[in-house]
Amino acid sequence: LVVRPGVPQNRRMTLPVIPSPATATALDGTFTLTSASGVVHSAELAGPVARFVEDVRLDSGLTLTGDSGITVELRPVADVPPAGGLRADGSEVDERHGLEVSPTGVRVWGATPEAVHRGLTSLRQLVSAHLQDGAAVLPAARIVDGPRFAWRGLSLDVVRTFHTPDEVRRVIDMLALYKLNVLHLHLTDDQGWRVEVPSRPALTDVAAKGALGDRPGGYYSRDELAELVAYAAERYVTVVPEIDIPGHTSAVFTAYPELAPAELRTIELGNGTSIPLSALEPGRPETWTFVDDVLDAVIPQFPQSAYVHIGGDETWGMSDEDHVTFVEKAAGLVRDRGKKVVGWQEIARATLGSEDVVQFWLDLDIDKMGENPDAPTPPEELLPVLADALRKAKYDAPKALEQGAKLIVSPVTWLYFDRPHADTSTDAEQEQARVRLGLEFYGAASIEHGVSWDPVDSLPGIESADQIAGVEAAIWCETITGPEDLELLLLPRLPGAAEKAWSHQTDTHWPEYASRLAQQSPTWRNRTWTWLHSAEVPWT
Ligand code: TNX
Repeated sequence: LVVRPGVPQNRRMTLPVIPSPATATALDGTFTLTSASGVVHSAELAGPVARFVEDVRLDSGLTLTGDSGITVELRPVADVPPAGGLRADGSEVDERHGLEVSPTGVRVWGATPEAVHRGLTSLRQLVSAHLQDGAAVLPAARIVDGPRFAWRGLSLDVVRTFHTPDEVRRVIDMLALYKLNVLHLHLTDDQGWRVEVPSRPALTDVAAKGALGDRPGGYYSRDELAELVAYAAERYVTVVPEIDIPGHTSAVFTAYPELAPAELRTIELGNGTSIPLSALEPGRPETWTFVDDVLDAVIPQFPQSAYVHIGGDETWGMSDEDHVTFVEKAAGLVRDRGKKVVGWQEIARATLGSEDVVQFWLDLDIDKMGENPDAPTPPEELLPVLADALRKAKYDAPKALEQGAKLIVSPVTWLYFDRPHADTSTDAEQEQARVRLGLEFYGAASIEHGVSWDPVDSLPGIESADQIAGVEAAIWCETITGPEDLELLLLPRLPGAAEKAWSHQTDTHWPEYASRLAQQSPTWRNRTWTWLHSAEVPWT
């Protein structure tokens, strides 16, 4: 599907914008933005405009000090299809927008402040790409654009490695630049716990001290989380919390051993790496007092999110029956609190409602392993456990869809950023980091690979875009020791995920995409973001 309504063939153009707009029409002439330029706007648009001015300064050094040149306004856009899928904030906000550069000035419009913000985000990218001697010489053009999917996100593991609030803000900045609108925070896991629950102080006094190996632990205080959530909201990013239960709960058991199954009461923090055998037991009343306490404390800390992610993944130490019982009860507790449920694909084995969202990740076919060169290759000794898990996983997406639930598309093959980079870096120091980053197990993936698929066509069980809530990349931090490692795996992959989540143009052509990607580097340099200097991309 290629949506370029109404653009005559000879007027279609490629602009250095990621994700690629639904339509871009070339007009005649240029318009130059200088430090004497500024934005004409009404009071309702003050927020997005202030954000834009500040972002342009940080991206490119251009400080817009004047009051004309760019005009923004609230005006609906209908000539691209509305977004499919679901929004994490539970609203129906329309993000479609227009942007026109003409020889007399720049106009940006959309039905909502968020739509205008998205249009201004394209303008930010155009400014960075067309900077000459401190001014932006913009080619005249008209963009009409809107997202293909409403939920476009990144799942960030803050447990295996604790990322400071400052680092998380840098990640939010990256999401916003590429029109991604969800930060899914994976706040709990075997190695640690990262959120305050006042009625359960040992979660922060004990469990939060852990991380993978001897990495420093930590947690986000209520104030720090409030700041992060507000920082994201200013950039139209919704933070969705994940409390991963009933598996991946070793850290909980170090804090509250009485919640652990008998054989796990002496579990140690921080050592767990890959196979989680710990799980909360659904048959014990104290399990549910704990879950109640956690939900009561966590939900109010994420006011923008209409969803709570309950994990539900990899409960390999528990019976299938207990898993289902657990998921159904936990989902009910989330719904009782007025929130909607999202969980990893394994929750589809339980009875779900049509408002629930299932995050599909296991796209590996055990019977075809070894045949697909793009598919990860697991180590021999893990094969029996994985074989069992994957055999069951095959039915998850169909089961979710039969129950009327929608899927978030996060397949390991295409969207796990903790796959090693196959592209080499032109920077010798980066090469040393590159070869130790990512789970070897998954096999390396190139930047080109990251845009060589389609969320509807590439997934078993998905027949139409209506079945998809959205697209979410995931970064797990087993191999990531700090901010530089994190950024080196996020960039330059993240814009590719955004391209798949936002763009209606599904047939990504690598050389064309690579040239747009290359033009992002001046912004990244100004932002001091680390990115893989892939030899395959003609960086500017
Ligand atoms: C699977 S994806 C996990 C995580 C690991 C990740 C490594 C998922 C729901 N669970 O616990 O960190 O693989 O890629």
